[in-house]
Amino acid sequence: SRKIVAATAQLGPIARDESRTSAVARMIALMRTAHDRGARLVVFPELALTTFFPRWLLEGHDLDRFYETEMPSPETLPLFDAAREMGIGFYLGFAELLLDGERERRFNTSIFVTPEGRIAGKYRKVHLPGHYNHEDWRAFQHLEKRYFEHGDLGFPVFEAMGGTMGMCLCNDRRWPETFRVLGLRGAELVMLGYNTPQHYPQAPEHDHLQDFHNHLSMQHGAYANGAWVIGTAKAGLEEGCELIGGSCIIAPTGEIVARTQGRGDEVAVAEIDLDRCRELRENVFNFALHREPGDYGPICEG
Ligand code: ING
Repeated sequence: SRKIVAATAQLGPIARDESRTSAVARMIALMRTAHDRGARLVVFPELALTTFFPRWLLEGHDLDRFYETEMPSPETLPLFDAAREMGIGFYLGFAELLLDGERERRFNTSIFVTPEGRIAGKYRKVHLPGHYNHEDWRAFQHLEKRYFEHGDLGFPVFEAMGGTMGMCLCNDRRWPETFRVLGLRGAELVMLGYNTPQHYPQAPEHDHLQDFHNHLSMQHGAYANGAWVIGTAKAGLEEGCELIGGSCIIAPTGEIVARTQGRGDEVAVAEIDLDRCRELRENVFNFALHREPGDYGPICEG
């Protein structure tokens, strides 16, 4: 068996003007709680260092201040130091601003940092929801298509902590292709963070289904690919916007084995055994035996 005690480290609201130092301090406190409960792996949310700023139309410094230009930075280094001191590997979501020669590039990004403090994996969000221009009819904006480029790293897997790991971000979890590509590449644990509003402006009749769709997406992704999934929310009433919680750890069988109860800063812990992926991957989802890629053509057509 390859057992790891893992934690989903959910964050409650981060205020628009809350400092990174404050957000990092909250995450270190969650990491300590997880550590005290035996955890060696911690998954933080998407855009975990700041408020979910795509809810406003911003430009110039008002926008740039929400991005990281180095990782770790002086404000985020304490999180790396605390993790290494506690022997914990962690997933962190943040807004990435990089200078590619003269060109600025902006991504909704996640990294995985090993217990030794090495960045072993990096992912840039592929499925960007929302819209590009301000739309007056909306109670709040969702300008990810304006603030981030389509991720240019695909869906990579990487080796860490004795297993094959994959990452994604928020809307990616709703697309089965995300989990299938990671599954085909052998991912045994998929880590992801999310900021998911309760209210979906184009279909308010689905608002009461957001928690159901959140778990449906991740449970199916886990089951259909025989992988563990850990999904972590930024939750609660954040700058007037209700964000769902429901952070959880899901087994390759699709069962939720641990979840948070509230919508604040909260840890939920479970021991995962990466060897359990075989229960699915050597049987019902033995890709070599049962998959029929010859019939799947439309999935890859534009
Ligand atoms: N947020 C949401 C998500 O995919 C959304 C956007 C909400 C899509 C509700 C559909 C329904 O969870 C991000 N950041 O992708």
